[in-house]
Amino acid sequence: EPQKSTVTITGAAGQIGYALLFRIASGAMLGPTTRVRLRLLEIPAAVHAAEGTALELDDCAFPLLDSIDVTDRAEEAFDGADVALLVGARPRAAGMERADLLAANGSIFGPQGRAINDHAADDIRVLVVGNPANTNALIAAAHAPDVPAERFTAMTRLDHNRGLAQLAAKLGCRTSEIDGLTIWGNHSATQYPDITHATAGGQPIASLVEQEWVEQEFIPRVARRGTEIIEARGASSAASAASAAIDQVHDWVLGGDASWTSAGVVSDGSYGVPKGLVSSFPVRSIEGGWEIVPGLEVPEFSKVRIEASVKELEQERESVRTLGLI
Ligand code: NAX
Repeated sequence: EPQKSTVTITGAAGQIGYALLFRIASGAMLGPTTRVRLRLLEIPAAVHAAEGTALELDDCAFPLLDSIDVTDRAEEAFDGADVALLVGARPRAAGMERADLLAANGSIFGPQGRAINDHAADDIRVLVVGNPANTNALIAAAHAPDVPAERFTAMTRLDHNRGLAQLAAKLGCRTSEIDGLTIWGNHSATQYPDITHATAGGQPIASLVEQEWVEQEFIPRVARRGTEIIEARGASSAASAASAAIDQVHDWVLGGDASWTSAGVVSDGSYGVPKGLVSSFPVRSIEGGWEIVPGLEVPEFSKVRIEASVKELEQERESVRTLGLI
């Protein structure tokens, strides 16, 4: 008897959704033996477009794809969901204040958290992609008191994968030879891509590259890669974001190859990150749950960078508290 999984994708008619759905339906996310039921959630104005994507999904004749439902009702979309990818979010419009952006997203992620609480499977896994991803995950989790907080995560896997690619290019090796990279903090320009414990083919990367390259090129390039992509493509990252979401859920459910990866998870106070903040950490998937890798040495160079990004997360949390969103 094959396994079946219900996967809910919000913002399914958007550009990430279009890059994501076909790979999920092909089995890239949950493996070659798990059948997938897709539930696509969109705003009313985009339901028709999502239905168009559903027609194309039909036309792929994917053997693992059981069904596709399209809806604008969160209760329906999350009913029995095993995995939820929260991609749909409110982008920052010209002239929009930061508080307006947080408020607009609060009105999306609060009700979706509530719908997950009331309708999703008990062991739901939630990955928030829509920005500001960490704080949107915090808001959703706050509205789902019956779901363990560790079931809510924010995506920093794209940042992690960007770091792997930069290191592999610099060292002339394969991304699969690199291990021990960490993205810390917020999925924003303050994030800290950390090579302290990273190795390439078993050799410490810190001994293979100049510290100046790390500070002047690697860290800023990874942290600002989103902007570089927008400038080159004329649109924000889509296929790479979808690919990272696939990687993240794949490893969460099935386990990964590397010693660890990076994900935004609810802090348990590790590494001085205040409890309850959704911050990126080195994490590994143990028996289907993320564990923050314990006991890593954090040199001063890293400490100040982690603290700076965490400070930004605290400010975001303070803002959404003030707005009454959590
Ligand atoms: P698009 O604008 O192409 O698509 C977003 C879709 O979400 C639209 O179809 C819209 O109708 C839908 N939507 C809006 N509100 C909704 C709601 N309440 N319920 C359901 N659907 C809703 O954006 P896209 O390029 O796909 O990006 C989606 C989000 O991912 C953005 O917030 C973006 O900033 C974020 N990103 C996050 C990344 C990460 O690493 N965490 C990287 C890529 C991306 O920038």
